[in-house]
Amino acid sequence: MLSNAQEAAVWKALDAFNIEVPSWGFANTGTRFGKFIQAEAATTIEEKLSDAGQVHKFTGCCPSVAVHVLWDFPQGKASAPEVQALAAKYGVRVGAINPNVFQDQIYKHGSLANPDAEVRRAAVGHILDCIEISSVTGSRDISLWFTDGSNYPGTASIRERKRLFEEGLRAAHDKLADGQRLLVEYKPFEPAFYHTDIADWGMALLLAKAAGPKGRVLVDTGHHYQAQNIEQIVAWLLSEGMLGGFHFNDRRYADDDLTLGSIDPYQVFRIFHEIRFFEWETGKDAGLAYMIDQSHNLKSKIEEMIQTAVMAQAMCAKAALVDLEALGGFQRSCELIDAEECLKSAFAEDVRPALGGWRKSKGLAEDPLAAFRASGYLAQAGRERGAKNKMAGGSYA
Ligand code: AFD
Ligand code: MN
Ligand code: MN
Repeated sequence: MLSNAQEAAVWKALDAFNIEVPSWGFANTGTRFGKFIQAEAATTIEEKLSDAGQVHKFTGCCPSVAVHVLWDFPQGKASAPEVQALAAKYGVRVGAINPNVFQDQIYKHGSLANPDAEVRRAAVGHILDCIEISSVTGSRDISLWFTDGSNYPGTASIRERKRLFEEGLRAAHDKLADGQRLLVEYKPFEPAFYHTDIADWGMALLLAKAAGPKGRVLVDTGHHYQAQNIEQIVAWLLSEGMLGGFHFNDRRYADDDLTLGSIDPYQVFRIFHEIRFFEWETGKDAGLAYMIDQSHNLKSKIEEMIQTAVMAQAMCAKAALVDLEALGGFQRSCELIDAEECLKSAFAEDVRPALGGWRKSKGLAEDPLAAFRASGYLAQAGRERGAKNKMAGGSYA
């Protein structure tokens, strides 16, 4: 049972914590081996925003939606005012803008690192269009993920491609408005299977710095080799003032986009602890973008987004219970058992009653998933969208 002081610390942390949902997480996606169609999945940006509105309505912590320009802005820049208005209609706002320079045929040999200057120009042009869209939506972040790389040794100049990325990112960076940021995401592999141009946090850090002062690194928790210490990367990037934010998910082997904390909730807690430790010691808000990047093939999409938001809140709440004063003392005096127990005891606390109380204080149901299930929204969505999903992707159970 938490003390009053502990409960107050949890509520304070929850008041300051929002996590962004991805528009692409509400549509029928799948793996390269196929999709399992859900009748109630979103088929338009309006339906995605409506579904995102449900997640925020029941959790109270998901007010913004990351968008993928190619999939969510049918007329490109011209769609921006309508998408902005639709977001407001469903009680959310547009968050990070995700350019897409990995799907068009011209990007077969890369985007910013393509040997063909025309293709590089097209990729920069698309990113600049996305920056223009962000001026309508008021988005702070342009979130960049590239599939650029190569599949066989000897087929690409790794150093030349690094230089081309510096050039392209600088061109994009120079068009950012004040207060905006260019988030550079890294991923060890997939779809490139020999080398990925931005494969780890060091490469992303160097490229974000080369882009300019508004460049930052985006840490996608699913983009790490099995043994990597992600919270150590987070601590270093915080120390450098170069951490832009997260794409949260979990993984068993690679970029599985599994639900946050479904494999290792303790790791999620340690990430939140490093952030709070930094903010406590420096007295500075890290200004991070907490975003979800999950597109599940099997789970009910809105339900797993609610599950994810609740998990994120719980890990953030537990991290708020670490006695940082005591921990610092144990660390300095190398009292290893006490330091470890100080961290683990916070993780062991059951924060669910405090989370429920916080929700109640906000006029929300204490169990957002149960409340959403009772709303009948999914059945209604299935009735409205079933035929479209059936046509789009084949039959479903
Ligand atoms: C895929 C990529 C990457 C990117 C996301 C949205 O691995 O994480 O951020 O799609 O484009 O998960
Ligand atoms: Mn991602
Ligand atoms: Mn990913």
